[in-house]
Amino acid sequence: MVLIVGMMLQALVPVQSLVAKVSADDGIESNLVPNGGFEVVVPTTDNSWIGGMKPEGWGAWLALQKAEVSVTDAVYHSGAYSVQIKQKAGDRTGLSINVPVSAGGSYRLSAWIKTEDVVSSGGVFVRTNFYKNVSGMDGATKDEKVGDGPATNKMAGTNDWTLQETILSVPAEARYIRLEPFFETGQGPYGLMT
Ligand SMILES: [Ca+2]
Repeated sequence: MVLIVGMMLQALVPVQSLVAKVSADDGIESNLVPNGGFEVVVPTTDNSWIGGMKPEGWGAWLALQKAEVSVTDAVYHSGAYSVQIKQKAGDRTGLSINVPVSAGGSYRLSAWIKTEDVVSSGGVFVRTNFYKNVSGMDGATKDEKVGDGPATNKMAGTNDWTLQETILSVPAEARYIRLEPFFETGQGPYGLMT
């Protein structure tokens, strides 16, 4: 079981101001991730999402179509909602969102992640990819990837809310970062949240 709340991407300009803002994840003016705290929840007919509700703007990718991905208001780090992923052995599950960025810019990616009894060699983390074009954005009709970005530290086992961060340096030809909170091959049992 994995809960991810508060995906935040900030331009690294004045370092002093970032330090003061890094502890929150919702309603931050400098957060470039749309709906980064999963607080805007909308109805969906996409059956990748359990319960018919999803966080606006976010996609879900289920390798085996068996994981349970849902918005929950039962456990959250800030605001009122988080996203919960449950999966069984051998499955892989990810969320995704595309964020416009400035070519050549530097950004700090922050994510709050909580895990429960995760058994996974690949772990739970946020992976990033740089794109020149993303289908459906700014008139593009196909994805054109530039390269892989860094990933946050991989988590397994049981962890209370943990802030994971990494710095991204955008390649000169990239215009978007795709952020993918990812539950790599492994399992998380079905159980009660604490
Ligand atoms: Ca939230």
